[in-house]
Amino acid sequence: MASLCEPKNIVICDGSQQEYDALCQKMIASGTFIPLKRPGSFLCRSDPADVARCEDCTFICSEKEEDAGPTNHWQDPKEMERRLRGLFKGCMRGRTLYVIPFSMGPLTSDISHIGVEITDSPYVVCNMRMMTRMGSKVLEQLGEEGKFIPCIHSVGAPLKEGKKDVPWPCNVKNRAIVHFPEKRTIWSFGSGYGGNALLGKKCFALRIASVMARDQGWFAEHMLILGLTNPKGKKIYIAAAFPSACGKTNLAMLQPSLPGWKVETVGDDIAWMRFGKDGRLYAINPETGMFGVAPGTSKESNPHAMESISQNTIFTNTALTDDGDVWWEGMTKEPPKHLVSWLGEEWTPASGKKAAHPNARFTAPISQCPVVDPAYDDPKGVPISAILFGGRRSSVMPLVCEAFSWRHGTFFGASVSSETTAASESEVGKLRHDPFAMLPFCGYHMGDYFLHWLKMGEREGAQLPKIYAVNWFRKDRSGKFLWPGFGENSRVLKWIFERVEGSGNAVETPLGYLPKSLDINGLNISPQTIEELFYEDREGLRREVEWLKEYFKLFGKRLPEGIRSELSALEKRLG
Ligand code: GTP
Ligand code: SPV
Ligand code: MN
Repeated sequence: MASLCEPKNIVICDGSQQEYDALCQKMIASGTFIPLKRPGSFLCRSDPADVARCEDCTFICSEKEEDAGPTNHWQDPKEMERRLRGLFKGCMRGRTLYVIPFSMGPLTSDISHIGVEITDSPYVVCNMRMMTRMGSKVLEQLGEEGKFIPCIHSVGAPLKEGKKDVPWPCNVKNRAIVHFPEKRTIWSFGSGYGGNALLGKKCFALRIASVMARDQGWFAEHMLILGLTNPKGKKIYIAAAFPSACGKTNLAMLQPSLPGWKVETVGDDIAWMRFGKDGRLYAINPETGMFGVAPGTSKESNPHAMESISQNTIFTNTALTDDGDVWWEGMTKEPPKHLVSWLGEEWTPASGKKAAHPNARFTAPISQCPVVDPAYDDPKGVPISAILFGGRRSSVMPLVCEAFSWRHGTFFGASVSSETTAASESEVGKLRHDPFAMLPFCGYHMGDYFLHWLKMGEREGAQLPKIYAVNWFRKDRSGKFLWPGFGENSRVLKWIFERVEGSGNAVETPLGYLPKSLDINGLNISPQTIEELFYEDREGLRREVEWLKEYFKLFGKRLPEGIRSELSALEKRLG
């Protein structure tokens, strides 16, 4: 790679605090990092054209096109390799090539896997140090013969001798985030942002790992993992898949409004799950940090997130206050009178523009979360009792609904749709299908992925989690959210807990089991609003079925019979 990329020098990262601090100093000097008033924290402004995952430049280059499936961008692997070799030729001139050995999951866990990312971005190195277990200990574990996933990243902006660098080098025009599922390698060019550049995250832990999981009989999912304890001290673990910027980080560390209940965080974005010898499904969080959405995060909505980011945090694309702190939309009711926006421009409330980018993010160690679960680092993982699927649905979908069976729950996953968010560069607010919240992250044919889920449920002796669909985002006629969300979501978690325990009441509906009653003690909500949250919109549901039928046609013969028959069963129940 060195002879291809021609870097000025090479650094093998040891993962130490000194190394991290030195890189931060270097980035302050180059204008990439602005030190903040918060201890150990920095603000970074990206290039305004490189602000989120880019789905149109993300490719799955399987040997055969049909194996990437209809939901992925495919290109011939040989042609792509040729293109990449061209792009990477000399791409690191004038820059340092960093070698980042990292482990996804605890080093001693048999669910974990190792990767090595090569990058020319010190920003990536610092983020990877928070997001993964990184450095010398990983190299030791690898030894001479150890297996790892090669991940190659460049911002694609060679630096001429004597020329001053820009704060956020990138090469937007030539961006390509490329996965070779058979070779299990990742090449990413041109972007420095998030999932495009921190290759352990979406590229490895989801796109490549989903292929490994299919082959080896486990799950790599876009899911948070939380521990839920009732007032009597009984604890269960829950995993939940919501599309990007649809509430995983917030649910993972929620402060329950219900007295006596407790939520603890194992993970906020990705879950790797395997059956244990006892037949239960065990989950680990392969990451060690959070790359979380800043806008909307406040002391009221998510006090635990606010505490997690009180120090040692990298903020990307938030606004800067006059006293050297960060701000974003939704952080306080009243915006400050003056800010410097994410674009580096003077900002006042009269500007009529957003001060922070809608996909502004914080990178913080999960160990700083005040409610981090004691088992978050446990190599065995935690046993999962319930799996939730959800999305942003302004109508039709109820607040919560329980599946009749694993197969029905798999159908819930397959039928997730959600309004798009600023986490990806495409249009925002457009309702689209996003099966299992994995549309941008499944490394193979989505129809085969459905089949994998169905097959895993047939495993002998499996003690399968119950499956739920949830929707915090239903709106009234005036466009206001019906449900207060955040800490109040504990009321839904309570019902799920009781169902798992066998004590919760439910009514059967065409869609699945709905709560007979929800605990709304102490919540200021009208009975009509509750009714609307659960309103069975038959017309809407019939339209939903038609829309799904159309969508599933995409998968042709690779749509599993189990999904097809669940859809017809729903259609029949709707009458
Ligand atoms: P990714 O990191 O992109 O995968 O996102 P995520 O699924 O972790 O989403 P996150 O929890 O960061 O939430 C994204 C946005 O949704 C934030 O602006 C939140 O304030 C908002 N949000 C989260 N939970 C709720 C909720 O229960 N109700 C409402 N109305 N908004 C919510
Ligand atoms: C997402 O988009 O789902 C994220 C952010 O979690 S990124 O790391 O950029 O993929
Ligand atoms: Mn995510």
